[in-house]
Amino acid sequence: MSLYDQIAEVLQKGQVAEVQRLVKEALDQGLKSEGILNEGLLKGMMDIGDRWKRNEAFVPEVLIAARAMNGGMEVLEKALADEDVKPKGTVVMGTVKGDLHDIGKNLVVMMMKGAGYKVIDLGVDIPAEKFVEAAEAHQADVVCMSALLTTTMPYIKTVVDEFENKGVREKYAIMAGGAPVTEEYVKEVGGDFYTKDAVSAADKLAEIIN
Ligand code: B1M
Repeated sequence: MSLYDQIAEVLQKGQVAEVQRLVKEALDQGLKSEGILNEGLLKGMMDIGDRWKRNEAFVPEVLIAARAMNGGMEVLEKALADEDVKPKGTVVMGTVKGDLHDIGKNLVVMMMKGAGYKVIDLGVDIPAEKFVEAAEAHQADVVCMSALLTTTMPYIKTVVDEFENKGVREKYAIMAGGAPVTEEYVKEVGGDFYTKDAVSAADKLAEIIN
């Protein structure tokens, strides 16, 4: 079994320490971070997601797999951070209020950090006021939001409106993404940018901040 397959397998069993050990081993063997992420960690996460959809796995199993995913990403993040150092700009990032999904957000954060940006990660379930406070406190260039549920997607508008209400909307570029989010939707609710995945989100920063 390849190292990628082993990572995907132990991730689904929720074995954090073993996932981290295998990710380290893969890095030591010279495997690329991108391959470890896509073929190993994400592959395992998608497999358990599919099993959940088919009622072959249950929420606690998805949760422990998610914890193992984040553990593996910590190791990868360190490796990516070592590759680049000078901050190119500041980003405030969070998953919107009511939404606890953080794997995609963490991936976006990791790619942005890896691309050389300072990222203030607010976490999950973040109310609109917190986005504004953090953007102001850290003099951010870009405010980023993640939403994974069709029920929390409308909160992107709440956050944009909060920036308007506080009179600071023009100071920041606002970008949003997440599985149910579309470019049309982000534009419709007054945001500036949509990107579909972590790599394109990090790439987009180079266009926004210059
Ligand atoms: Co949730 N969940 N979940 N869940 N969960 C989904 C999203 C769902 C599609 C599953 C399903 O039904 N098939 C479904 C949403 C349906 C919908 O709204 N249309 C769903 C549901 C319904 C729920 C609950 C309501 C279930 C319940 O309790 N009845 C509940 C809600 C809890 C809450 O948030 N309030 C819930 C709970 C959970 C867990 C806690 C068990 C767990 C989350 C653990 C965690 O995140 N720490 C979980 C998980 C793991 C999933 C699935 C299986 C995987 C999500 C994921 O991590 N994907 C998911 C089904 C699936 O996607 N197969 C599902 C991998 C990740 C890398 O992708 O997050 O899309 P993603 O991020 C991508 C892009 O979207 C993009 O880049 C990322 C990387 O490429 N992106 C951005 C994300 N943010 C971006 C921001 C950007 C740009 C790009 O710019 C700023």
